[in-house]
Amino acid sequence: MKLSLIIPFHKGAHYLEDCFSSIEEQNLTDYEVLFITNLEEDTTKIEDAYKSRIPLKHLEIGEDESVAAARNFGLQEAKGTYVYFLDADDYVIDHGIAELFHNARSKNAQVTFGKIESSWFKKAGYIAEKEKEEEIEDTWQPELYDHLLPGRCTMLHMMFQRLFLKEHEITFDEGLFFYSELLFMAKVLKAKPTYCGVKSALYIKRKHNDPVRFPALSQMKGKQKEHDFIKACKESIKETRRYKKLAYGFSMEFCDACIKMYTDKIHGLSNHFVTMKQFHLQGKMLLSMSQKVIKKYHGLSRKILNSIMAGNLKKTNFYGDLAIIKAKGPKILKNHTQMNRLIHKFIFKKLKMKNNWVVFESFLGKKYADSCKYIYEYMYNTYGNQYRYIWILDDLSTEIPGNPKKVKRFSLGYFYYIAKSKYWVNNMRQPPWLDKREGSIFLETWHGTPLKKLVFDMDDVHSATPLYKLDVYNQSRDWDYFISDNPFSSEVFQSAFLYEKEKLLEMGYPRNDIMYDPNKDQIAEDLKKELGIPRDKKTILYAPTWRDDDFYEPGKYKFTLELDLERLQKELGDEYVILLRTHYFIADQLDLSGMEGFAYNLSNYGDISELYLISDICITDYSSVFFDYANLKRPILFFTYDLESYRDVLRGFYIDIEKEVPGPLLFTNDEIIHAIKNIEQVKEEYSEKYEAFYQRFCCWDDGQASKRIVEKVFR
Ligand code: C2G
Repeated sequence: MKLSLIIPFHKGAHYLEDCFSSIEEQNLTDYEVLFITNLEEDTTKIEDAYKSRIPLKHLEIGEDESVAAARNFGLQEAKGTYVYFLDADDYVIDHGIAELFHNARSKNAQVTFGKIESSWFKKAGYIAEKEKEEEIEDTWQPELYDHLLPGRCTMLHMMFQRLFLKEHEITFDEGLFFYSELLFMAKVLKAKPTYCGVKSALYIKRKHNDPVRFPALSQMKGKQKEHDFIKACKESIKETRRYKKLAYGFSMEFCDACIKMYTDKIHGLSNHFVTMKQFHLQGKMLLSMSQKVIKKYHGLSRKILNSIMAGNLKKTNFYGDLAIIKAKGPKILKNHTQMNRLIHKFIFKKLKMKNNWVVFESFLGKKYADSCKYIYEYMYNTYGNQYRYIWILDDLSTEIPGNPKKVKRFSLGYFYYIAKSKYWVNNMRQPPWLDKREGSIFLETWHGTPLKKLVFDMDDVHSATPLYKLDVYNQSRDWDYFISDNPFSSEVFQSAFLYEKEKLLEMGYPRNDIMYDPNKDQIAEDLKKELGIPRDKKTILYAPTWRDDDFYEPGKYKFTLELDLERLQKELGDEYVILLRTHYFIADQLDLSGMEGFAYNLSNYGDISELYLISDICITDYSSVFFDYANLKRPILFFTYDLESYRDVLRGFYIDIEKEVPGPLLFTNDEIIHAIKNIEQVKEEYSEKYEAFYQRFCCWDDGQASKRIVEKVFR
């Protein structure tokens, strides 16, 4: 047997496809794949799929065994002349393993290693992202001793002569749950192996975008980790004591980690699960190492190390905080929001909370709209000044009945009212850095029945920050209530947000109350008049959503109007006018010159629910708009000209849009015009589907949602 690949597996079977397929791609012969699992998750399906394609050997260890134990088991079972370490959540690009193997043999090196990069994406995603990136010069040097650098101490993507490891009795310390690779590499380096680095052999270490359910060891936190780090460093320094360069490297790694611990957040200790005992252990450890290393550090870093050695936690934190202020202070002083955040944290949050103050925010302050608006209006009309109402808005001149207090998002006033108010009603997510005040109540109204996959139901995340899932998880832990509009949404919110069913308010959408208002025809008449829309014509509302991959910068999306307004005017202008309404993320302004009297741009109008009332037909695409509009039982057309790329590449859907929506999918302007001209026929054709859709998605809406919700949350 020439080669044994050792793969420990703990959790996350969805990662295995890329791992196994990259092994298959190597075209190796006479090798074995030792797949060592602790059986926490069932991997039969993927193992079965690969059994005949790669020489997979399934080995089992106990449920609580560490990765160190799994790798040792692999080493013990390995029959290959060479052994290679690969992780179950990682993959290799091109022929990375085969290249190492070839070099190991031709150069007769005891250790052969390649280059490691990291990525948040699957193999296909990594390759696609790479193609978009500009080429930068590759400065990687094939130097084994670089593996001492912090964060790089790993035996992954390394091919060892098995005899070398055996002769030097190099195994993993099973007493270490974390950081066993540090000590392993200390032993490897101490043995001064012959080595060879192969620049072109590339290994991808996957960063986990779901550290909630599938945390990588590097993403885990806790006392055990701090403990193991100290132990692994201590043992590594001991092990390499006689080799100054090595001991020095491990000592620096330890010092750097200590400093980082107190300088990455104000009051480092409380954020790092370090117990007093461990703090003292850190001190002891620093005292025991060569003081020449400590002398390499200057300024606040040195002061931090000295205070740890003196066992003075207060001083350590003080210098740590000072280092943060020194590094970030100038930036904070220049940035109003950052300053306000500090005032919020240290002053406003200490003021007395007001039990009858309610803050409302809709679409990040961009609009007075959505369920927040209807909850507010219900409260104001029912309870008047028993409550104090505060609206967060970008435009303070927005007209709101009842004259509530208006504050700009992220202004000092914003932080003041957020801190003082007991209630916060929001239809999107709050900023991830804004800690919720104890005793306050957060009502998440959300902003639509989901068609597009959300958060934990998404696989790779290309359209948001890589830690989107973790952010949303933390944010949604602060939501005391979360409104759901139908049983379907309840299911999705539980899986997409890992949200508890008990905390869902399964009461329908306040924003849909207006569609059951006995005066809705009068409201529509008045609004048409106010907006100057001709009353002798029928109206078509076109309300598309945004495209994840088409933006100027995050939060500012582009929109290209695919509707041919000139043709529409020519063909339909006698009978219809069209109301255009872009999504609130769209930064582009529609150019409707020459279309006066036919096309009306209502993108800046506050509330879309009111626009539904004045529309006879709705055209949308993948927007949750259609779930709400269906309450009116008026015809809906779907202009899905980019269906394939949107559904299959960008998002993925919860329902089968081709089968389950209450109207036709149309792909061209011809089809749109044809459908509108034959709208009675479309209605007829879709009447059954429409009814089924209505029963499934509009079943909780009856005009009373605001009342139900306010009574539950506020009374
Ligand atoms: N909206 C609007 N104008 C549009 C599109 C949407 O005013 N042209 C409003 C509607 O109230 C809609 C809401 O914004 O229900 C959400 O818009 P979507 O297009 O559905 O997209 P998104 O903001 O990504 O939210 O669970 C819902 C999803 O998260 C969708």
